Amino acid sequence: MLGLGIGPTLGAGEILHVTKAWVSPADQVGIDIPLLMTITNATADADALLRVRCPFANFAEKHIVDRGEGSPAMRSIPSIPIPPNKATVLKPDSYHIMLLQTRQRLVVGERLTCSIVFQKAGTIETEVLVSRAP
Ligand SMILES: [Cu+2]
Repeated sequence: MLGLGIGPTLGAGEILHVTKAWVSPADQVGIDIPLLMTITNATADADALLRVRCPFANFAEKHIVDRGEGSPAMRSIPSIPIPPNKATVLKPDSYHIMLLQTRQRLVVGERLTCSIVFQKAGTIETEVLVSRAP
């Protein structure tokens, strides 16, 4: 089922949705590219994005952007926090997923599927659109 949580702890009326998942187009393979999306946590509990699996990339990392004294730098983190009762928008300059070593060209309009694993909501299969903008 697309976009709906199937985790065992998700009670009736409580739900976590993934929408507007997209990646930019790419002519080359073997590149690293951000995967962006909106995660709406309509539950009263904090969740966390633990893992991402996309068949069109070899690996996926969770990133945060650090703003210290130098220029902003991305850093890999174990999970992305998903606060309760709000929508979290993943962005290149904030929390995001970074796909590593893409396995195919990414053509505008193409629809791909990734599995996103949340600590509480479980695994959510998400459609990812190849697009130049959200
Ligand atoms: Cu990154």
